[in-house]
This record gives sequence, structure tokens and C-alpha cells, in this order.
Amino acid sequence: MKKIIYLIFTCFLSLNLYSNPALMNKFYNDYPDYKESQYSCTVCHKVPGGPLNSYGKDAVRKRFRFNLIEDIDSDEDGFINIEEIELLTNPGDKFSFPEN
Ligand SMILES: [Ca+2]
Repeated sequence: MKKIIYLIFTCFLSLNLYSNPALMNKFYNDYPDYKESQYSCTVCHKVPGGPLNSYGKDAVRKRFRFNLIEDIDSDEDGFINIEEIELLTNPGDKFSFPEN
């Protein structure tokens, strides 16, 4: 029984390792206009508090220096991350992209 509780606890911690309000605040400091978007946690996570999406994985890889991943297309939807951020779409969701 202790092993099961330990396993569940470990999974919970690993899922939430980067689910950190300070990181969200850093993102908003870098891109204050993005506060107006419909996305917050799901910029980096598939679901709030859940696994990282492609943009979140790229952010981790560059240690949350978001400027270093502006010129790549994390979700491979044809728009680089900074375009999506400036147009308030989600750079980590290939089904969210600028129209026109
Ligand atoms: Ca997108």
C-alpha cells in the first residue's frame, strides 16, 4: 500500500514540476499583452497542471528564456511562437493559430 501511495505522489509531483505561478508570471512579464488571451496555463500545458505541450517542452529546454524560442514553431502549425503570442493564439496547440 505504501508503494502505491508513493507512486501516486511521485506522479503528481512530476506532472506539476513546472506548473509554477512564478513561471507564468515570468511569461506575462515577457509578454504582458498575452494576459488578454483566452489561454493561461495551457500556453505550456496540455491541460492546466497536466503534462507539458510542445511549447512548454521547448520552454523547459531553454530554461524559460522565452525569447530563445520565439523564432521556432513549437506546435508545427505554420506560425512561429512569437507570431502566435502577439496574435494571442496558443503556441503550444496546433489547432490554435492566427487566422488570415
Ligand atoms: Ca498554435
